[in-house]
Amino acid sequence: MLPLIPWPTVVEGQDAAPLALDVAHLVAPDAALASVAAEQLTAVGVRVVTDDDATPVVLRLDAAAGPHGSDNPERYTLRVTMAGVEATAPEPVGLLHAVRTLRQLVPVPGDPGPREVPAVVVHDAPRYRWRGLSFDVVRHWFGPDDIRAVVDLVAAFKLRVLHLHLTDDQGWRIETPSRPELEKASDSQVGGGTAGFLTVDDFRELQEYAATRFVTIVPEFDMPGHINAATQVYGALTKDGLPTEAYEGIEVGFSRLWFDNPATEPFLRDVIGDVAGMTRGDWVHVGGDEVHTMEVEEFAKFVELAARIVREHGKTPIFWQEGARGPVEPGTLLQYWEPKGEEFDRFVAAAHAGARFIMSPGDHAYLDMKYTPEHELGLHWAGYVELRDSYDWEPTTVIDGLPADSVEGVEAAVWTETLTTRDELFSMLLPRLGAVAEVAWTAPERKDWDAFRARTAAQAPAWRAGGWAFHETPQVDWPTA
Ligand code: TNX
Repeated sequence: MLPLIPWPTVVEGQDAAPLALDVAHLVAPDAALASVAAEQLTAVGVRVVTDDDATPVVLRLDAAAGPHGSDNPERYTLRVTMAGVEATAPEPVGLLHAVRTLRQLVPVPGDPGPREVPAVVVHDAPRYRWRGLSFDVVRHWFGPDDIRAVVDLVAAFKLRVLHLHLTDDQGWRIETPSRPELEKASDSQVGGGTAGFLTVDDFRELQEYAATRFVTIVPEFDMPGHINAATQVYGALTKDGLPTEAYEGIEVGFSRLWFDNPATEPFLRDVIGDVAGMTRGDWVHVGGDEVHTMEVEEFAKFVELAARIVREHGKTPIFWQEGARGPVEPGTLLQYWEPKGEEFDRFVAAAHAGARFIMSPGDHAYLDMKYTPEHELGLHWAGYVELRDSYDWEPTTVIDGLPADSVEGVEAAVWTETLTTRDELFSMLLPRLGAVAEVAWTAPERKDWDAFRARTAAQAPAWRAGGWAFHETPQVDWPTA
């Protein structure tokens, strides 16, 4: 059993001597990749040197890499022999995937047993290209350091997307240059206390940090509901022209914009324009969820306008699944989250109109759900999500009748109504994020719950060494610390 998550496409165990990897001479096609690769190896106690006599760890671009016949741009091959390590891939992202696989094979210092990497050949490529985590930094404020730690976590499981939920009723968490007054709505959060926001520079630096790890940050401005932070600053956006109060509760669905209000379209144009301009990636998420007090005709006008503005800025719009109630253009991404059977026909129609689906089913992929009724942290509107629930599900069958090729990928989500510290956050993400990552990466016929449990247990020493809090669910036989 190799302690790998997500499980690769092809693993050829070699009946050969293992590699003692204490000191590595790393060779990479460029300096940026060399530096993140070195960081990965150093984290598991490998000394990285420039000395030619050290064990070679060679990363090399090579189009012939990967599973036989695969043309997946993220594919890679990793070869470990007693002489050293060779990783090949057609693109740098595949080389970093190979290094992450290697990292999971190196025992962490303090792990009992030999500091050896088994001889192995791995040929690998992901099932879906959209593999992500959605992270709410509004309900409780999590700043740049925490967000960087979350980038490291998602990247460890070879995820490519960190979706940041940046605005909601409780706060506006990013500097928005054309609307500087929004900063007034940055100091509130659930339950009070001091909160904050990302400056334009913070956001740029975070994207740079993520990009060197091949993670794209996808910003979300939630509208036309979940908008109290904005109506608290701009009374002109409300029906009676009066600003709303700051909100520190956890109810949803009460706030809204008004389509026919003359202040509305300029507001949308300013804030979407700002965030699109600040974003390196191809996507801007414009929310659309839970607008409980608006008729569908007006809601559809918002969907049309928000999508149009996003496209005018050269980005692709993403909406929560409610976006299917509006006009949907080919290529628009819809993020499924709530099992609402009566809307399945609408989703299928949207797929036939060219929409693509990101699967975040609440009962499997919402990592803010409690593990069990006794669990202290978390909510439970979508049920209890134990590790096995986050593992045992199939993205192509969650929406009855949806064509399988309309599934763009899989995203876990963590909302922070009840989460206030990094440890609390990580204890909800680990170990379940690994399960969702495997759903996104590994073909269903190669998934195996019992093997996954064992591989999860084998990651614990590395999580402990890295200071990553995790929940010791009884579904796994954890090694003693
Ligand atoms: C539903 S998911 C919401 C969020 C809450 C979350 C809590 C979604 C699109 N809307 O506003 O934070 O449930 O689990």
